[in-house]
Amino acid sequence: MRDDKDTKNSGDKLSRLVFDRRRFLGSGLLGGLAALAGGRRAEADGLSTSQLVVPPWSHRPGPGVATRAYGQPSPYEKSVIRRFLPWIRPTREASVSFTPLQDLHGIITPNGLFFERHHAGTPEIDPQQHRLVIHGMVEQPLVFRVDELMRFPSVSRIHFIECAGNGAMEQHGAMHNALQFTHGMLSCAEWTGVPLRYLLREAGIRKGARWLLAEGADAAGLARSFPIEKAMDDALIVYAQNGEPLRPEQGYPLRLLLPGWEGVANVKWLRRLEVGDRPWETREETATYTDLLPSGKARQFTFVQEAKSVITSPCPERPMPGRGRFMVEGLAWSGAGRIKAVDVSFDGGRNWRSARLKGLVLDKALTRFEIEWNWQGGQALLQSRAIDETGYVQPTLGQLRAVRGMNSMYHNNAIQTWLIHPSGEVENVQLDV
Ligand SMILES: Nc1nc2c(c(=O)[nH]1)N[C@H]1C(S)=C(S)[C@@H](COP(=O)(O)O)O[C@H]1N2
Ligand SMILES: [Mo]
Repeated sequence: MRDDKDTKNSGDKLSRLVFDRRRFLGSGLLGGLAALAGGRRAEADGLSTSQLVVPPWSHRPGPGVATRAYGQPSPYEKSVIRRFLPWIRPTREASVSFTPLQDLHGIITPNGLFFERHHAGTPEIDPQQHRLVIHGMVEQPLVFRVDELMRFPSVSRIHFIECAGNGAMEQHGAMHNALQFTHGMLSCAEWTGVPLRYLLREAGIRKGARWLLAEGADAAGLARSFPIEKAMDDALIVYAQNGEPLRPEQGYPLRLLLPGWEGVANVKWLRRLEVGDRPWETREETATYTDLLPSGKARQFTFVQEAKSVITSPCPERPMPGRGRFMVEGLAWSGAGRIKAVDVSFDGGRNWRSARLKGLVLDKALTRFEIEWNWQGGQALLQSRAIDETGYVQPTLGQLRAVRGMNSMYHNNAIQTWLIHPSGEVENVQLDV
């Protein structure tokens, strides 16, 4: 699954470079006069428009349909794949694969490229034998088969999922020279399923109930507690992803979706929901997925993935194609609601311009932005900053560290900096602000 580029990208240096912004700004590296880089002229390819060559594939019909019962991407797109970090050896006990954000367009992650994070591999579940149990502080415990759940009114919603550990390895210095590894534990799909509140109304919640426990049917028996308010708000029991049944890697046949909340709370292969009056203090909410603060106390239940953004083009895997006009593009998202605005800086955060939000701008979904840049071959420090509808502004790394200290690992939503070299290469760096 990995190609040789990964070896180069998986920097082994713990701290690549702490860049001194003042030194950079003082040297006046930006600017220069506008030059135009238009489309290539036909003559450059040895063609005149009256002599269009008929390529080999236009001479005879291609294969018919029988060879493709389930469609696959063009063989020329072989590098558009999920990747592992070579030094986090995937095992059945713990594995993660990253979405190639640098290769994608729009806001939807194709199912075969959705990032994966498994605590005990992917179980192969027979949907006929799978059951979802709702019990605990309810009037009537219920058991559902998958086909029974599908008889309920359903909704389809576009939401991202981001692992709380996305960018965790970047908290102490620029580590990976690849967008896929700095931000690729992030994907977005259209999910179809039943609002959880419909099922809880069927079961009847008893007085005093405050929390739910969700448990997966994988060998990890991964379990997380979450407050009843979320269950009654936008929580879904999903069975479909981008129009087809959930992929096994995403929790087939049933998954809990808690829109905008840290990845681990979105329990896959969901088999049990227990209603109670307090959290269960499971492994995944005590030993892991907590934020160790400077006071020495660990904060639990940081559910919401706060506003974040990243420039996806250019990025280390997508260097500048040459001087001239270029559309800088990126993704922004917030677990607290819609993206209101995205600002882009070309000088490491001193000046900001507002980017255009492109296409759909949805609640707790990836949102694409773009801004035109006329690059004259100078060094530059590209950053993006997301602002969501609550008014929350994505912090700099310095601001995040001021609150979290240096022991915090999860929930890194800091502004990302890409250093553009005059060669057009793009490097992951961190500013000391
Ligand atoms: N049952 C179960 N649910 C799980 C996990 C798991 O290992 N087992 N991993 C969690 C974590 S840590 C994350 S980030 C998301 C990842 O979802 P994905 O693999 O669909 O991207 O699923 C969560 N739900
Ligand atoms: Mo995660």
